[in-house]
Formats: sequence, C-alpha cells, structure tokens
Amino acid sequence: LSKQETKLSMAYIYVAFISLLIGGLMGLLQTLVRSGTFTLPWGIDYYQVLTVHGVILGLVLTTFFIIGFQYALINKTIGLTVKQRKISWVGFWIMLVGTIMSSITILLGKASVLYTFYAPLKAHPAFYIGLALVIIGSWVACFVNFRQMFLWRKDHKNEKSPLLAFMVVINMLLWFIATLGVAATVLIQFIPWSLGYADTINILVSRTLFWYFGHPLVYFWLLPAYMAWYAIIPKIIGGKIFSDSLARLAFVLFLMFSIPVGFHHQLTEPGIDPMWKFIQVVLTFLVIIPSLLTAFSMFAMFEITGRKKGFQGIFGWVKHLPWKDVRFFAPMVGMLAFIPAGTGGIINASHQLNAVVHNTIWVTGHFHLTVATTVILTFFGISYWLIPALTGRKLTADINKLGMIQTIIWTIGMTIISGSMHIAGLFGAPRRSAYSTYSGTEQASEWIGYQYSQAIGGSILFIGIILMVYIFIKLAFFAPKGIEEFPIAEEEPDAEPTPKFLENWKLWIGLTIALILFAYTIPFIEIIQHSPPGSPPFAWPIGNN
Ligand code: HAS
Repeated sequence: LSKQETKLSMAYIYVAFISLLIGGLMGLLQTLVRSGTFTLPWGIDYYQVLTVHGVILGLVLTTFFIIGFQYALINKTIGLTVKQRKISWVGFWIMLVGTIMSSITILLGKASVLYTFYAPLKAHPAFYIGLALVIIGSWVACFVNFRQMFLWRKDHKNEKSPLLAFMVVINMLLWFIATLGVAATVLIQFIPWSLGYADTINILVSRTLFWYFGHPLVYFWLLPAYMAWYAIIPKIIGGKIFSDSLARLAFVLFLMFSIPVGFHHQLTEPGIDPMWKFIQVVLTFLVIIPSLLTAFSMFAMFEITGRKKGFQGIFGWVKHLPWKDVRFFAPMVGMLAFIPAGTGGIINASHQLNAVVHNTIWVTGHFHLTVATTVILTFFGISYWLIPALTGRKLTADINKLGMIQTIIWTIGMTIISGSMHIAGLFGAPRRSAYSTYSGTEQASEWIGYQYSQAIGGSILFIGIILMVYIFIKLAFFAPKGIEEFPIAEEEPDAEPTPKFLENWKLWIGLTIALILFAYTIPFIEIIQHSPPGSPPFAWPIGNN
C-alpha cells in the first residue's frame, strides 16, 4: 500500500491500541473491586470504571480497528480514489473528537451510565453528543466504501467484485442500517432530555432502539474476523478459499438476519407482545445458520488443504496446520473458542433458558468468549501481518514467539475469567454489580470464590494486554525494515462459478428492510401506544445517576 493509504489505516489502528491499554486497565480494576480485596482510590466510582471499560473496549477499540482494517482491505482490492481518501480523513477526525468528548465526560464521572446507557440513567449531554459524532464519523467511512464499490462496478461491468471488498461493503451496510436506531434514540431522545429540553424520556422506546442497534453491533465485530477466516487464513496455511459463493452467502445472511432480532435482549421486558418476542427469537435462530456455514467451510478448507499436502486419516489434516505461526495460531484459538461461545449464544436465545441467565454474570462470560476471545484474538492475529505490511517491517521469529506467548496468556486468562463468570451466573450472581455480601445471604457466599477467579483471570489478561501493546509498538516502530506479505487467498480452481444474484445489492437491501419492517413495525407502534411519554413506569421524569 502507498504511504497515504498506510497512514489512514494506521491512524485508526493507533486509537484502537491506545484504547486496549486504557480499557484493559479498567477491566483489571473491576475484577479487583469485585473480589472485595480492593477499594478504588480518590472517590472513583465502580460504575465510572465499568463505563470506561465497556465504552472504550466495546465501542471505541472495535470500531476504530475494524474501520482501519477494512480501509486496508479496500485499498488492497479495489483501491480508494484520492478524493475518497481525503473524505475518509474527515470521518476519522469526527470520530476522534466524539471519542475524546465522551471519554472525558466519563472520566470526570459525569456519565457513569455503562455502554448501554439505559434511561433513566442520565449522563452529561457531552457524552451523548460525543457518541453521535462517533456514529456520524463512521457513516463517512460507510459512504466512502459504498461509493468506491459503486465506482469499481462501473469500471468493471459483469465482473465479480473481489471477495474482501464485497465483505467490507456488507459489514458497512449492516453498520449503517443498525446505527440508524441508536442515532435516533441519541438525537431525538437522549440529547434533548439531557439538555433539559424534554422533561421525560420514553424508556421502552429508547431500549428498543438501542437493541435494534445492539445486536447487529456484535456481528459488525464478528464479520471482520470472518473476513480473515474466509479469505486470509487459507493463504497463511497454504490453501485456497473453500467456496467464494458460500462465503458471500454467509455474509448476505448476516446482513438480513442480524438486525430484526433485538428483542432477544429484551425477553424479560414488559410492554412488548410475547408473540413478537417469539418471532424475533425464531429470526435469532436463523442468524445462527451463517455461523454454522462458516464452521463447515473452515473445517472443509483445513481438511482439503491437509489432504492435498498428503496427510491421511480422519484427523491427519490437523497436523499440517502451521501451529507455530502466530498469524494462524491466534485466530485459530479464536475459532476454537467460538464453539463454546456460540453454544452459549444459542442458550441465551432460547426463551426459557434466557430466563435463567438474563442479567446474571453468565451473559458477561458469554461476551468475553465471543468478542473478547474469538474476535479480539483474530484481530491480534490480523495485526501480526497487517501492521508490518503497512509499516514496511518484518514479523521476526522473536516477535512471532512473543505473539505465541501472548495468545497463550490470553487464552488462559479468558478461560479462567469467562469460565468462572459462566458458572457464577448459573448460581444467580448478577452482572454489573460491585462487591457486596448482600447482607450475608447464603447464596451470595457461593459467588465469592468465582469472583476471586475473575480477579486472577483479569490480572493474567492485563499481563497479556501489556505484552500485546509492546508487540504492537515493536511492529509499528522498531521491527527490522522489510517486506511482509499481505495474505489474500484465491479460490479453489475447480470451484463452481459464483452466481450473479449474490451481488444483487438491491435484492439484499430490499429484503433486509422488509424483514426489519416486518419484525419491528407493529411492536413499535404498540410500544408507543401503550407507553405514552409521561406515564411511569415506561417514562421517568427524573434520573440523574
Ligand atoms: Fe451474543 C448477549 C445470543 C453471538 C456478543 N452477546 C450478548 C452480549 C454481547 C454479545 C456483547 O439471545 C451482551 C449484551 C449486553 O450487554 O446485554 N449471541 C447470541 C447468539 C449468537 C451470539 C444466538 N454474541 C455473539 C457474538 C458476539 C456476541 C458473535 C460478539 C462478537 N447474545 C445472545 C443473546 C443475548 C446475548 C440472546 C442476550 C442475553 C441476555 O439475556 O441479556 C450466535 O451468533 C452464535 C452462533 C455461533 C455458533 C458457533 C459456530 C462456530 C464456529 C467456529 C468453528 C471452529 C473451527 C475450528 C472451524 C453456532 C464458526 C476447528 C479447528 C480445529 C483444528 C478442530
């Protein structure tokens, strides 16, 4: 990539790694507080720390890393025009200003509302304005990617678009449609309310709009990891993409089914007709299918590559995998973690079982396995080749070794923390609570051992974070100069040609909108009808946190 192209992606990636350090430190502090052995100094509040942790890692790190990575993919596959690149920088600065605004508000203790910012918790208006800016800045990235794909298609009539560019456009479409919901609640509800222009806020509407965004958000995190699994890992292991059509189909299914499912986060909430909850649970089970397709495709790709290399027997192909190459090892551990992580997701989505785990720390365990293990380990795996490829340096054998150690530390830390969260959740331990003996109740005494384990896991993970930041600095500034491969795989030569309809954007966007309207219109009208603003319990006039 050219110097300018590199600069753009690296700008986003710097913010991501700074976020990792700050957010990770907050995670460590939380686990220590929850163990009951540590009190936060200088009057810092537990929820302040928890908000920094969730916002900085869940929203800032992920969004910045993903946009930076995706710009690199677009530059490498279909290229960005100079004009589009200049516009991209505007998006970056808007996002950065928004991030700084929201972060300062949280650090000053004026926005301890957690990353879901549920009303009636109320933050300082700067927090919501900052969030709105982050979203608006990210829309710039969406439109740059859409426009570039449009221009490319104009110049390449009847050609299949490069797989990775297609995937980036799907992920940005998913993000754009999803963020319309959170932008609506922030702009129409939260900002006027926090500024004092509105006396009340309709809580159920705000939560529904949040979760309309909140679930596709998790697939916005997951899809860049899938981009690497489908189109980068095969090259690293010396294989080919198993099926371009299957990969595109999986991404199209994510676009259609990841949005109309937000109610599975609201299954215990009153005010939503159970029939619509049921419908959205059915749709949730449909969004599991593209992940099952992905699992099938990965196994097939590993096996075919292994057999071509001459490995025999049912599991002989496992031996050919380059276990000592961190570009493969880190994402592979992420893949393996996704088997229990996805199983946990299916448990959450099952209505009756959700009643057991909802609002317990099981859910926190679930997302430490999904986003903090599967997705983040894949992002680390991407960093090992992307950063040297961008900065013109080499991933040396020594850094590779450090990366392997980092992956092992991360895996141990996450297994301990997430395992103990899952178990404590089944014993009823609530999520989002600081240390308490709950007036000495017997049930709460069962949880404390698991809280110690979380502190041990958190401490191990913090060592992993320091090591990862060290590796990042080495790869960005100090590794020896050289050429590192930007590994993009090709398709199997005997694969069937990809059907044209998979690139029928009008069809997929039309179906996505139709599904969203089907799943949300009637329940949304009912929510508004049943909860006119101003009538508790759905709308609260007061509520400073
Ligand atoms: Fe989830 C809550 C349901 C996936 C993240 N989820 C959350 C929250 C987060 C989150 C952050 O239905 C908390 C939100 C909050 O703060 O309240 N989740 C699901 C379902 C899936 C799922 C059905 N979640 C994810 C992913 C996330 C994520 C991915 C982040 C990236 N989740 C829920 C529900 C809740 C929830 C409820 C609400 C709970 C409540 O009550 O509050 C599915 O998408 C999972 C499908 C995945 C699979 C796994 C496929 C396996 C693969 C790996 C194959 C391995 C190979 C390696 C090939 C079926 C692809 C083999 C190699 C060898 C060498 C052998």
